[in-house]
Amino acid sequence: MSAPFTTPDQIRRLFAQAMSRMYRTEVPLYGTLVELVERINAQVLADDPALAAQLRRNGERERLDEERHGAIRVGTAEELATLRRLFAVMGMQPVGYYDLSVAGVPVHSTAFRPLTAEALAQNPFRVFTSLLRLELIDDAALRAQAAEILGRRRIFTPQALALIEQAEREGGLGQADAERFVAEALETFRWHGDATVSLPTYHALHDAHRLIADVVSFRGPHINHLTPRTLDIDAAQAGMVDAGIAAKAVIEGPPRRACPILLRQTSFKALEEQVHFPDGQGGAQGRHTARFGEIEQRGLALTPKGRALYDQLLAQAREIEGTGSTGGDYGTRLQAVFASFPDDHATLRQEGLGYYRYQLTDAGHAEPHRVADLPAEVLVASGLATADPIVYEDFLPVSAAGIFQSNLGGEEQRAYAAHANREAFEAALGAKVHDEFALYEGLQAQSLAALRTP
Ligand code: OOG
Ligand code: NI
Repeated sequence: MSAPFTTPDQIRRLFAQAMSRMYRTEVPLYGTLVELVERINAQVLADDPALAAQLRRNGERERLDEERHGAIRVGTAEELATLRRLFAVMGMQPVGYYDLSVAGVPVHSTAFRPLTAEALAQNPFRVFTSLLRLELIDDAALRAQAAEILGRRRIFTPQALALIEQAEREGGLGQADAERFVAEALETFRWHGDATVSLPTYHALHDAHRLIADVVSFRGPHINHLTPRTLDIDAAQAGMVDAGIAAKAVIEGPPRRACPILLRQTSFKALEEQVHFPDGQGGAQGRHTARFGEIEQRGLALTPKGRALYDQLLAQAREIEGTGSTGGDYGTRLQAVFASFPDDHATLRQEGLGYYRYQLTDAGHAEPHRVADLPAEVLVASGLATADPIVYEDFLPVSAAGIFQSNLGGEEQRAYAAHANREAFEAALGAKVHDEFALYEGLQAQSLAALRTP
């Protein structure tokens, strides 16, 4: 008789915890961020009992202390497709397509994450995963050399590959195999202080784009940051500055609001690290910047209508005086422009700008007949139901580009003529990416249906 299966949710939790432990030893400043965020979250929850109750109602309170996202960058279609299978063992599916070439970063990306409300509440670990677009390297010889180097490396251990196949074949992993799987999977994301290319090759790749050197020169796709979720990112940003951490100048995303929307993010600059470059003799010492720390605050998931308004206002704030997100008064400009985005939940709901989760209150449960007949908005207005924001679980391309830029360690700006190529990305992935809006719509619809079947 074979051992009972663990669930994908349990494996994901083990993996997220193991990644967090590993990154803490690799980048101790990440541990400092985690502690800062824990302090701030405890304070916010103590000061705001209504928010604490809302998080509890929506399964967000338990997950908060463990909530992280990470990011990696891979070089080939085969690497990406195998990652998809590896993440699937942990219940993580590709959601969304992000084209970063428009922002001068030669990658396109997706986020692997759990899909259902239950799985997200168990552990929402997400990994922002980028695929290098070698076709954006102009120099044909360098492009061929990079492809050849990437074609030689093996980023998964044989045991990890065997366990992925076993999980696919048997429909899951037993406890002992799940633990082995997590240990083997971790190997793919570990940092390697020794490069696989010589220093001159590294420089040539680096001159094409820093990111190309980061992807091509190493044995694997080292995790480049892990991000805890805070309930007050302005306090976290101030806390970083107070602690003498080299924080990014501006917080990416929307401004501070009464009703937080989407995602706000800030980071500390990537560390400069010693790397050993082989040359067939003693090798050479060099330096590389790759790994950093980030903090995020998550808010309401927006509908396509809300998202279009967000994109329009963000573009407007960045275009004023043509200064992008630079300039000391960016925060003020952003606040001013976003004054036209409604900032109370009743209006956001009525204008169809965001997704909400409806649940009966005790009063609602006591009156099933009234509940059956009344529209959801009336139930909320009469205290028979609550409507809580469905949290945004995804990423924002303009913000991601800002995070990439501030962590490439350098001022360089590139422009690529290329445009989004979702078909090529999905062909490399070996699957279609899920549509984030459909997922939020489904969560909202599910909660509305449950109101009528108490
Ligand atoms: C990913 C940067 C994007 C985010 O949170 O938007 C990102 C990377 O640097 O590889 O992590
Ligand atoms: Ni990130």
